[in-house]
Amino acid sequence: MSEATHVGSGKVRELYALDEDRLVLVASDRISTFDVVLPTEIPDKGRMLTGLSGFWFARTSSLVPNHLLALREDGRSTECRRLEMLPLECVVRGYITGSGWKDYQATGATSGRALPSGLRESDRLPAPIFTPSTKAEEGHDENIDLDRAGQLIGIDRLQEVERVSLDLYRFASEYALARGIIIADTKFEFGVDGEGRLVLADEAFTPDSSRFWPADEYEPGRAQPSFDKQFVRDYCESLGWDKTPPGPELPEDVVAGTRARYVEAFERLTEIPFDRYLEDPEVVLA
Ligand code: Q0Q
Repeated sequence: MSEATHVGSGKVRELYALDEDRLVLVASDRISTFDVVLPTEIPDKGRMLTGLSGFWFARTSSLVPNHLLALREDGRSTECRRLEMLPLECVVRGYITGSGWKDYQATGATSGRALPSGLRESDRLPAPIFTPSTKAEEGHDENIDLDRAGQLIGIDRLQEVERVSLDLYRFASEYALARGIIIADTKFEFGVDGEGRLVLADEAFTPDSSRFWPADEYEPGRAQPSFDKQFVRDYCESLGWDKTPPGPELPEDVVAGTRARYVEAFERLTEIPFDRYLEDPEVVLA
């Protein structure tokens, strides 16, 4: 990207600065599993996740402003407003799983929030909960309680972030469930603009920022299959891989099956054929 300066790398995304006020976020086709980026790419994964983010940004702007300025014609990069990012991962959980389940098993709570006794793994919670964590440079983010989060961003801002995060999750999880996808939990990143307004940034309700489960296979009491990453996980585990880098190359059938799952998630949620998105990415904003 000649006209921009590279300013950041994530596991599967790159960040460039166009100028003082604008960034470009580029989603690659890389896939990570068990926190390891695999050497084999999934064709168009970056485009499908970018399209999904754009779709959700367009439908939640009445709940909170977002950083999206434009979807670029390559379908995998977005032009965004540059913000002062809050130092918090804003996680909303509708179901008890992952690190929340581990916390609950150990303490009966997660992020300092006590939960009802007797919950089974993957149970739907009585109501979605806001469970912030710190942004870890390396390794896993650390779940923190609301007092600690308030120290990081201020009580008033935290109350605003919690309210907005829960509103966003309620909207998207209900919409997705009606189309056969459980969004079990999700992670938001927010920033603040020059006028001090809270702005939703990063990505929105993608299978990389959220746990997508197939609703027709949902069965509490065990870990759930991932809508998009289960083929990859099963293959990697079938090799006896020790889950340390470098991860294994993926065979063509696993690549094709995984790509198909991303297309299915994209088309179920947006109700737009993915080929139509490739022709004109801004179709998801209509
Ligand atoms: C910002 N990131 C994420 C990242 C490396 C993505 C900083 N609108 C913004 C955004 C956004 N989105 C950011 N900073 C200022 N304004 C996003 C974590 C990091 C590659 C891709 N980091």
